[in-house]
Amino acid sequence: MNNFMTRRTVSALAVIIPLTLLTAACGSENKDPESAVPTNPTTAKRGYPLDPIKKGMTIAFVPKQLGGNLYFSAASQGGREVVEKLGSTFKEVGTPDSTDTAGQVKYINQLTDEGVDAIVVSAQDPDALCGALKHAMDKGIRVVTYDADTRPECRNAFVSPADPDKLTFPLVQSLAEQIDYKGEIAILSASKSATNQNNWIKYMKEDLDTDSRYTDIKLVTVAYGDDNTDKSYRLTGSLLKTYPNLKAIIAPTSVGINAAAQYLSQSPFKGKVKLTGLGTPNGMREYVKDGTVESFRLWDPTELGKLAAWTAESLASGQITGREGQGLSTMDGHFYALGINGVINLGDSTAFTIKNIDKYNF
Ligand code: RAM
Repeated sequence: MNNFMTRRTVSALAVIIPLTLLTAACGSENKDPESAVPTNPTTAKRGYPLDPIKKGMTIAFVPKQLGGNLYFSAASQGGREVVEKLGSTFKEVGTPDSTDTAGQVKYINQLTDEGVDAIVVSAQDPDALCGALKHAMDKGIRVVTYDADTRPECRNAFVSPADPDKLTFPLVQSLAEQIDYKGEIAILSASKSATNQNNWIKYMKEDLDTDSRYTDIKLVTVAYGDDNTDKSYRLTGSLLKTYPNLKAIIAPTSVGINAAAQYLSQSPFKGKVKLTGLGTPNGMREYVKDGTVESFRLWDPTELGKLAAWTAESLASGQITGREGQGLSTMDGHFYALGINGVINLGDSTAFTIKNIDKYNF
C-alpha cells in the first residue's frame, strides 16, 4: 500500500469514527450546554436547526488579500450572494498585501469594535491573528476561517476548500507524468507563513519522499512569491537561471501560477519546463490555450465563499457552535458535517485542461 492510500484511509476513518461515536452518544442524556444544537447530521438534515437564520446581521469577510486576486474576488462574490439573500449585510475589508499580518489584525480589531455578528477570515498566518480573533469571540462575535486556517482555538469553524491529501497527490502525479518521472522540480509558493500553502507543501514533500515512483524526482527548492505577481514573475526567472536543469514548477497559489505562466509563455522554456498548481480558469485560460500549461487544479472559490458565509450565518444564529459532529444544510440543499476541530470540507478539486477549461467562468 503506498503512502497515498495509507493517508487516505486514515482521513476517511477520521471522519467516520467521530460521527459513529456521536450517533451512539445521542441516545444518552447530555448535560452539555451545547446539547440544544443537533449533533446528529441526519437530524439536522430533516428540518433542524432549532432557530431560523437571523436577519439583519452583519457578516464581514477579511480575505488574505484584497484587490486584484481573482480567487478572493470570486469567494467574496459568493459570500455576498448568500449573506444578502438571507437578509443581512455583507462587508469586506482587508489588505492588498498577503504578508501584511499586522494589517489583518488591525481590520479584525476594527470589526470587533464595530460589533459585527461574524468575521470570516482567510488567515495570513496561523498564530498572529489569534489574539485579535479570541478577543472578537470573547465579545460574542462568531469567527469562521476559510481557505487558510488559524490554530483551531482561535476560531469557531474552518471551511476548508479541499482535503489536502486528495488535492496534492494529483498535482504531484500530473507533474511526474509530464516529466516522465525524473528530473529537478521547484515549488513556487505564496508567503512563508501561509497555513494552507505550507500544509500542501508538507503533503507534496511526503508524496515525493514516500512514493517509490518518484525516486528520480528531486525537489531542489521552495521559493516564496508572497502572492505578488511581480515578485513571483521575477522568482520564476531566478529559478530557471539558478537551476538550469529544472524540469518543472508546482505553484500552489493562484497568483504564483499565473505569474510563472506569464514568464514561461514569453520564454524559450515555454512547453519545455512544465508548470502546474492551483489557479483560476479565467486567470490561466490563455496559458492553457497557448501550450504553456497542460493542467492545473482548483475548487470553485465562489462556492467556498458561499459555504463560509453560510457557516457564519449558522454560527451567528445559534444553529451550530462549531462542535465536531454537528451538521449544516445549505440553502441549495447540500449537507455538510463538521469534522474534527470544526473543519468543514467543501469537496474535491477539479483538474482544468484544454478539454474543459471553457466550461468554467471564475
Ligand atoms: C491564492 C491564495 C489562496 C489560495 C489560492 C489557491 O489566491 O494564496 O490562499 O488558496 O491561491
